Amino acid sequence: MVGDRLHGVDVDGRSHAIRAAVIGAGMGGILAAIKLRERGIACVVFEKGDGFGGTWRENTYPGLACDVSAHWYTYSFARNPDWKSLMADGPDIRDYFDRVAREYGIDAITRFGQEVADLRYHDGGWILETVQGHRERFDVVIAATGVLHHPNVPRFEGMDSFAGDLFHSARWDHSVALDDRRIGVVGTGSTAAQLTSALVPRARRFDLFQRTAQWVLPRENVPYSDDERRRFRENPEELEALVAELRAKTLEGYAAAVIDVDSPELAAIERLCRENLETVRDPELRKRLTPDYRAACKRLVISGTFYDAIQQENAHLVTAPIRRIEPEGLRTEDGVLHDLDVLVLATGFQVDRFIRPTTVAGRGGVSLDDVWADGPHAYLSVSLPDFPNLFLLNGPNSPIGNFSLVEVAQHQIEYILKLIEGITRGDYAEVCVKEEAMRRFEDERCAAARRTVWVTGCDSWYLDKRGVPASWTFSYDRFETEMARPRMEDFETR
Ligand code: N01
Repeated sequence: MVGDRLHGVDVDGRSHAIRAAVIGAGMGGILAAIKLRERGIACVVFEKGDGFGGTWRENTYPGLACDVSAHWYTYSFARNPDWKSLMADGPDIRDYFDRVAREYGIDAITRFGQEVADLRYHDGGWILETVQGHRERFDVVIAATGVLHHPNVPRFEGMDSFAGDLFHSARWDHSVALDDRRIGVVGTGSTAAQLTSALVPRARRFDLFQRTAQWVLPRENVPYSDDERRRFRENPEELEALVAELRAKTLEGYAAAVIDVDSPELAAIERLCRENLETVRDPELRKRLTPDYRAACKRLVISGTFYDAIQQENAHLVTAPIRRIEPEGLRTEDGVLHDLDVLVLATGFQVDRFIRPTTVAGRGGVSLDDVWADGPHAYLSVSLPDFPNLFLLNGPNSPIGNFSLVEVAQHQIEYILKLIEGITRGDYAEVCVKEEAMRRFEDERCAAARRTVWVTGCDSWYLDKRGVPASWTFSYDRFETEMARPRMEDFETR
């Protein structure tokens, strides 16, 4: 009987006590827990690490910052009048998420050091097991496990022979000295650009190993004055007006540009990037820094300091391909050995590993690994057929790029809560998207991808192994409209 599945409460139109598990205590997991509790739903957060913050806990590299404006990259219900500047530093962002989590009592319901190993749908509920041996049943699971989570570590020949210190940017070794040393960074994404700006002033010699040049959109990180911060504290409407302005600027420009390669917005972004590139004085260096694909095809690097840093005397842009790593340093295909004390791999993340390595078995034992054999997908990024009452936050094909993922997650959690409320109201005990709706959505998403800038001839982490962008390929307006309320005809309920 259905009532058994809901801890002995019948589906009878009365309110039903259910319990939810949230996986991950980063920005999305904290949000999910706050919102579930607001609706009176008991929940437990499982976090494999030892603290809150997700990506902001794991990434601690010098220069770490968020290139989305800080006031927009903030929960709408917990604004922070005290952000120091337009874009915030990583440690301040981590402190913010930690503070909000504690203020909302999420620390009391979070089990740190518990890594979810297995999720199994059985008899109308999810059996969750952790690597550490904990086993518990939940009615609902929200996976907030993050997108940029598993470091991509290329296997260069001779890597183990390096006599210096070598690590990935997301696994920073703070015991390693940086000042006055010879530092190499592999990669030219957003991480490498921030590292370059932070490390060039400290290194004796800095080598940036570039495989592909990046478009760089300039943005000055303007500090907020004490007076502005006081006004934001005393006058929340002024702060909301600022958030609205920052948000509108990005959405009007970037959101329109990425889904229409002929848009004036993309042309404007390209113009700004080209003008920025013109600030590089040496024509030879400028040429080597010039991408051969359209701006925003890869994620735009946003930096007001990168070009200045790479033009410093101790900084060297290396464009010869990497041959191998040797005890003394890195040898490129032109035969040159670049002597190094420290080598950082700013080589990005394996983005197709959503939730995994957790094994997930849905209704009838359907394995998520099998369902996602060709790459992760989910209806509107939140639900999957055969995986009832399992919801994803910032899941596959969410809006990504230069958006506020905080706002994206807030839209998604409200949508997910509407589905969960059907359970607590007693309308149904299980809900997941219908197979047909999943397929229709995915077909439409892939068709829309053809007009996006992400398929205009560059390689990037946005593209899945079929070459289809693993992101939201429609307008941001459509995302907001879709998230306003679930179309229940697309869902199967029992
Ligand atoms: O990683 P990336 P990232 N040999 O995948 C190169 C977010 N983020 O950590 O372009 C040589 O973008 C690779 O070269 P190529 C943001 O969403 C946000 O920088 O593939 N090079 C590329 O240059 C961002 O997009 C902030 O030819 C190799 C680089 O490594 C995402 O994180 C800050 C290589 C990887 O670039 C990932 O950024 C930082 C190899 N074998 C990051 N393998 C904010 O401010 C890879 N590369 C919000």
